[in-house]
Amino acid sequence: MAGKVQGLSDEEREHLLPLLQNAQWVEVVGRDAIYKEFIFKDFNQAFGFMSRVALKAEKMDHHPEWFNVYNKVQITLSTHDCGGLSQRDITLATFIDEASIF
Ligand code: HBI
Repeated sequence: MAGKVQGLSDEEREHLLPLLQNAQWVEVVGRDAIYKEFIFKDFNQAFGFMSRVALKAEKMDHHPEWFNVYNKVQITLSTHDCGGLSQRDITLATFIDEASIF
């Protein structure tokens, strides 16, 4: 059975969330989650990005909530197992930003 996932502590939030906000992640109103929209040159780039993220998500066993239409990808991150943000979301958000660079 998977171990219990700890949510972010107040100290972690104070330190980590501003770094993500500087990278255009925003906190979701009414939910302990972060959100970012990505716009790519075309669908091919968007899907290539999603493919890279999907492989990482599977490797982490931590998955994004996302929506794609053509060259736009909207991503929300939160950890279902703890009902809010965890270090896993920070790690995946960081990877997502790196994977979005072409
Ligand atoms: N993805 N975002 C997110 N949050 C989770 O808690 C989660 C997940 N992917 C798989 C997963 N948990 C498994 O550990 C099972 O709990 C489903």
